[in-house]
Amino acid sequence: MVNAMDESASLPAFPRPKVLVVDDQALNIRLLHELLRADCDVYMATSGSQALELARSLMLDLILLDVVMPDVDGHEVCRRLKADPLTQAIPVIFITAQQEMADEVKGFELGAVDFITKPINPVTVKARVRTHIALKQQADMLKRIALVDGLTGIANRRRFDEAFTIFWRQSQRDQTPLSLILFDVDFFKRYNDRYGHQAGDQCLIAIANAAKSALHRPNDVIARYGGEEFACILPNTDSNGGASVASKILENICAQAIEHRDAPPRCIVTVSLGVATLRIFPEATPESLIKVADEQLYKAKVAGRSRFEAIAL
Ligand code: GH3
Ligand code: MG
Ligand code: MG
Repeated sequence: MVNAMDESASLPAFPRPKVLVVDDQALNIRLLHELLRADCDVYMATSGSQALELARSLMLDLILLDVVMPDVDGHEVCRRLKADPLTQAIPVIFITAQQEMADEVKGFELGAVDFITKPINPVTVKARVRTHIALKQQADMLKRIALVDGLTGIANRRRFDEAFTIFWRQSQRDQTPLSLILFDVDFFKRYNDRYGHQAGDQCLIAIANAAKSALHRPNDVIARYGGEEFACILPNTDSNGGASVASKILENICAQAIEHRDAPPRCIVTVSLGVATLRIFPEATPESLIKVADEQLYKAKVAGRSRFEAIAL
């Protein structure tokens, strides 16, 4: 698919779209594959259950779904796709030989975005596929922009708040520890004053990257919490783990040795960190864990900066 974004240097181009074609007749699949393969990566499923499996693993942009199939029919596949948070945002277009009004109504009620009737008209199919892929990719990009920090590319505060609530609940439910790290750049006002605001921004990018490489588990989240403050959520991580990540973040940032002549004695950019770990503590709230981590961060500042302080609740 040609998209206008390709011409813009400042915006990332959309990746090649992924479309799943689901039909129990191999001939129909082949037809659609021929039609779409120039513009999309086309995946194929010949049964409802196979379609559901692929949809969960492929990060699809669109599903073309036959209604009448022997095992799980198209309506049921659609119902299950829309009930699963992992697949509910994938647009579904029904492809059907039945031109019954009632079927269309049912399809839309189940969350389909469009209908194509067999025998298919190549021009119609291409146009509709193109439209729905464009809508899906724009929605994805908006979602991404809404949750990513524009300067550093890590999660923003909104994403942090969302993720923290989710991991907090999970830790309470599963009775697993949860660690939170807050950290703040040392003497950053002086850095801006001496090197300028643009250099300050570059410094924040370098700090975000250095800190990010200290996190290794797929569920760990690093976010820009405020101007020069960052936060890490470490699910299923006890106080030893929290301390070891904090120490690694500090080490990675120091290893960059970014000159900061007004931060004696080492004259490099450093951070101070506060770690709070939640074990089992019925009275704790998400806010209280943040407050405690912030208190630890303050302690680290008072104790001389470029260090971390940790506590377990
Ligand atoms: P401390 O070691 O106690 O943290 O001292 P500090 O100077 O880092 O703390 P303070 O809170 O006094 O100053 C924070 C500075 O961070 C002030 C502000 O100009 C700078 N800052 C905040 N956000 C940004 C940003 O997005 N870009 C740049 N360049 N600077 C920022
Ligand atoms: Mg600060
Ligand atoms: Mg600071």
